[in-house]
Amino acid sequence: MLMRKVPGFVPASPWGLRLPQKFLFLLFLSGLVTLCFGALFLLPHSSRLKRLFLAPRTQQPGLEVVAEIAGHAPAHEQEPPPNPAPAAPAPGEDDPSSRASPRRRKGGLRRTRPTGPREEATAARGNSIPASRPGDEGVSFRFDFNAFRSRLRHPVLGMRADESQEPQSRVRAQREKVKEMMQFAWQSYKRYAMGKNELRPLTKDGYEGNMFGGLSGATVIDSLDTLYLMELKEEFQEAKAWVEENFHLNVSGEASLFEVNIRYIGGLLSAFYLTGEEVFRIKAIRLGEKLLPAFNTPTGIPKGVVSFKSGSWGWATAGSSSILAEFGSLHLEFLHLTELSGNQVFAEKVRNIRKVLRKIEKPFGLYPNFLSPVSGNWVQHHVSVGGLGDSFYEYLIKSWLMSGKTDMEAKNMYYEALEAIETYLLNVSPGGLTYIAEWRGGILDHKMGHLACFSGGMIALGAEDAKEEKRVHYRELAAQITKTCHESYARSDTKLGPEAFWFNSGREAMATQLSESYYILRPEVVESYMYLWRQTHNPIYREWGWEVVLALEKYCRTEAGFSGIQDVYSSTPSHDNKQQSFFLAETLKYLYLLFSEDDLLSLEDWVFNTEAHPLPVNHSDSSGRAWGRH
Ligand code: DMJ
Repeated sequence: MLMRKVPGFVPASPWGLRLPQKFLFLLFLSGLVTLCFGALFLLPHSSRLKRLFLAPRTQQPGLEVVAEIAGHAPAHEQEPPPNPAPAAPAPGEDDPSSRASPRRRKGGLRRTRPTGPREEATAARGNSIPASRPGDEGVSFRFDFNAFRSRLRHPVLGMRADESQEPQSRVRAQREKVKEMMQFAWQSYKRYAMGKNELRPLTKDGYEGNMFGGLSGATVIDSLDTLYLMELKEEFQEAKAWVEENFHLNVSGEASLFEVNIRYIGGLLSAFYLTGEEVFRIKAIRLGEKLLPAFNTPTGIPKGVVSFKSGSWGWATAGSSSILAEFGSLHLEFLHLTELSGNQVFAEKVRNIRKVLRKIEKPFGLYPNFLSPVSGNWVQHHVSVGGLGDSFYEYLIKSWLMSGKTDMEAKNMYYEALEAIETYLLNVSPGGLTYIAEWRGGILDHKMGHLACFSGGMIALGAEDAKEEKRVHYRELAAQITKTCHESYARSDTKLGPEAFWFNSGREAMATQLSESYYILRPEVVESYMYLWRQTHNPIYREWGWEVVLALEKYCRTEAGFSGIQDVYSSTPSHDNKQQSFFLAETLKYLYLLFSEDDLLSLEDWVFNTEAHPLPVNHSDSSGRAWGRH
């Protein structure tokens, strides 16, 4: 509209004010603006407003770690998310569609009061923070748990119909016995060592060890999924409450990348996939971020030891070479960290390891156990399917399976490696026992470690996807190796196997010195029984598994938990005073599965990481997050 001048009227200002009034008004206005603007930065909960004015941070997981170590909760963790987490099944409940949140269920989840850093308090609340908020990487990401559960081919805990040839009552009683052992192991730990990494059953206390960089509760986290699948509901809730209230990540020690990954990350990931409880997902991601500095090497091959200390280079002292089994056993967990966080950084780290390994020249197609993370060259030509090498091979075949059989690279690497192992390491003893020897620059050590006994199960698992003409052969090979490992148990006084056994001079499948005669509650032999049982349903594997149960009860059970023994060839062995966390994660879990139906954690839906934590097979071809590029 056009303004006309009215004769005789002189406006003092556009708002009808005179000049001095206008000046005063402007002065007041500018004071007010300055005050308000300043207040945005002074108010305690101003983070949201700050973001209106400040440039958003870019995605840098390392910074989250620094904030955490420094005792700061990242800004995004200070506010509750708008939506609740997806409904979480309680142990024993499989049908995601009929599931109500345990928090709302009568007698269900105890509501616990988070007492740790705010990072963890918020973690327990849910995951639906809008993804666009800076600093929320991984946590704000929404994982569709119900969609994931609907893609599983079997109910997680199976149909509970016993279809085996065994008389039901016997198998059920055996299963119940293993469950009772788990309950006893857990309760002993809880009573004497709750929150420590492991229980010392003779001295009735706990110990932390030096592998976990100050993290605590390895037994709690290693036990979660075993308690869940055995439907030990009360115990599961105790473990979960401890994670919510007491599992803090603001530690600053030096940790084994491998051990933290397979036990803590693996345990948390499984607990999440089984229950949908956000606390597990968020802690897994946050802990995964703390491991990332380990990859700051010229090749991207991580060193074995990572420093959690703020500002450190990431990897610590410890030797100049990295160990094949350690850097080669990250793939499964790291892909799931990407799947659950939307953050590609985890998948990129392990894809790079794969790339280095694929390109490097392999002597006779074999993978030596030590690699320089600086030069990317092998350091020694020592090859083993036992300690130092073992789970690298396991993760190749399991990567193939976990990818929904799309990761061709892993498949090819696995079968090529197995061919080389067969050609150069496999032997049959004069007594007819098949074993995998160790290779030192072309010279064989005719021994097998207890650790190498997982290979029977691995070869059985991989047999199905081998070339047609090799399948029967691999099934037979798996059975033969498992038989040899059983012999190492059967030839001892305790019916438990030694740490290492030799095939020399008439004494086969036995240790040759006291320093190799101990048994520390290891799982590898029963692990192979479980896979062989599932593949063949030959009752011998349940018989052999039951022998182990009886021996554990007789020689390893003490008043306050299970303990390893010093000498399997003594009928009155001394105890080593350690209830290893992998006894609850693996040995008891595999025994329980051995006496259960095949659809309890079906192998069509799950792969077990090397600490026996189940991780789901990718049945979806649409996500493109973790599985996209191979
Ligand atoms: C476990 O921590 C894992 O199975 C690992 O792969 C090897 N060692 C122990 C059990 O013996």
